[in-house]
Amino acid sequence: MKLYYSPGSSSLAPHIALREAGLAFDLERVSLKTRRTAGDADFTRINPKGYVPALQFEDGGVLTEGPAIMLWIGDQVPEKWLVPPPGTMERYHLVEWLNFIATELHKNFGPLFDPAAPDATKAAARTRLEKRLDYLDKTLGDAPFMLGEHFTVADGYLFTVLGWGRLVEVDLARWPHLAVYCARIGARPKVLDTLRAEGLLKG
Ligand SMILES: N[C@@H](CCC(=O)N[C@@H](CS)C(=O)NCC(=O)O)C(=O)O
Repeated sequence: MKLYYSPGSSSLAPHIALREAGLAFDLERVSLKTRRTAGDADFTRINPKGYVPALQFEDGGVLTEGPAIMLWIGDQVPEKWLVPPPGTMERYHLVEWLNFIATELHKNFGPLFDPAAPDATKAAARTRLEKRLDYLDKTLGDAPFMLGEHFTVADGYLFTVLGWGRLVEVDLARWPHLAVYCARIGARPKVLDTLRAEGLLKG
C-alpha cells in the first residue's frame, strides 16, 4: 500500500500509525500547490478531494480522511491496541477523541494558515482553539496518552496537530500538560523515524 503525504501536514498522523503498527508501505509526496505527486501523477485522480492523506491499496482502492485511515491501520494489528477492539467502550472514546481533534483542533488551525482569511476569522478561530486547548490540558492532566495507559492512533494525530502551534504562535508553554505530552510522544522511536522520513528532523 502507499500513503500519499505532505510533510508535517495531517498525513503525518496516519504515517505515525503505519510505523507504530509495523506495516509495510510506500510513501509518495504530494505537492498541495500543484496537486501532482512526486512521480508526476495527477493527485486529484487518486483523491478527487485533492487533499492528503490518502492510502492506496494494492488493488487500486483508496481510503481517504485521516480518522478512517487510522482506524483501518489500527485494525490490522489488534494486538498492538493502536485502536481498541470493536464493541469496547474504549473504541468509542477513541472515535470521540479523533472527532474532537479533527473538528475542534485541526479545522480551527485552518484559518490561521490561510493568508486569505480575514483577521476577524483568524481571531475567532484562535479563540476557539485556545478554549479547546484549555479543556484538553485539564482533561489530559498527567495521563501519558489520550486513552490513559495505551498509545493509540489518536496520540499520533494530537501530536501532529499540536505541532502546528509553533508555526502560528499558539505557544504550548501556556498549556504545561500538553507541552509535556508532546515531548513524550515526540520521543517515541517510531515517531522520530516518521519525522525523519518526512525530512522534519535532521540525523
Ligand atoms: N478532512 C480531511 C482533511 C485533511 C486536510 O486538511 N489536509 C490538508 C493538509 S493538513 C490538505 O491536504 N490541504 C490541501 C487542500 O485542502 O487543498 C482529513 O481529515 O483527512
